Amino acid sequence: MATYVIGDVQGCYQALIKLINKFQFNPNKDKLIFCGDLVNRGGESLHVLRWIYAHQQSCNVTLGNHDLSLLAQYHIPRIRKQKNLEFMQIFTASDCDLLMNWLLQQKLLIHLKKYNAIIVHAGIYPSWDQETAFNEANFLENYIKMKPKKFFKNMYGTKPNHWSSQLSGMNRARFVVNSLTRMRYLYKNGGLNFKAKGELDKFVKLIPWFKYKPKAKKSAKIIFGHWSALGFYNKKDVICLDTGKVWGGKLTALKLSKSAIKSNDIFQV
Ligand SMILES: [Mn+2]
Repeated sequence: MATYVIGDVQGCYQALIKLINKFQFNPNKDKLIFCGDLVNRGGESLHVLRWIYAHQQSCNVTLGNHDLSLLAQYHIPRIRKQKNLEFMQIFTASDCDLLMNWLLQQKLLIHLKKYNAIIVHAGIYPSWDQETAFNEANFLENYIKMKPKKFFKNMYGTKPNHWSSQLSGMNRARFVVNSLTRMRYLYKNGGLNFKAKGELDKFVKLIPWFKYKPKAKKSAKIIFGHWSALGFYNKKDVICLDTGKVWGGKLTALKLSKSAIKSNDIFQV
């Protein structure tokens, strides 16, 4: 029995199947955890969703910004983009409601105690300790499920971009969703930046979220996606698995183990 974390699939269905065949995924024994951004741009988002739905007993998902964008367009039809054929194919599929209701139930953060690891799409805001991260992700998961229309109508926006434990309602939900699913760089004053997406050290005035100081203590390793320019990035307390398949790069899976990562724990197609 093994657990694999898979980076941003973004509708690359063929690559997903090749990848799981590479490590001989056994749905009766193994677990797959997706770091988010299952859909968009790769051309076969509907197939990806159907496959994970069909294997949901052995799959867990943390939602990414593209998955939330799909859900927003599902719940608020007037914002659907007709040009996005991949999303339109989902909205016109006979199993659309089934898939979208299932997707809405997925997590924003997964804590794997056995491996002392946290799986999240973009990252964890530096000043949050582990407990705050779990609480805020939980708050957001419940908010989205209870009030999907209200949430998706008001999800987009860059304010507030500073955290305060005093935030409430939609302001709190928007900060939490932006930090868990969109964050890459922070300004020196701790505000979230929403524009920069390039490689490290390219932006002198910005700091990657995982290098920002001071940061609250987190004992678990954070495994994330969302940052294809960063690529496979393996440091003491963070691992990025977005290796940009959809941009001509690779799709990566990491086999979790309790010890340090070895090269044969990494699978790529
Ligand atoms: Mn993303």
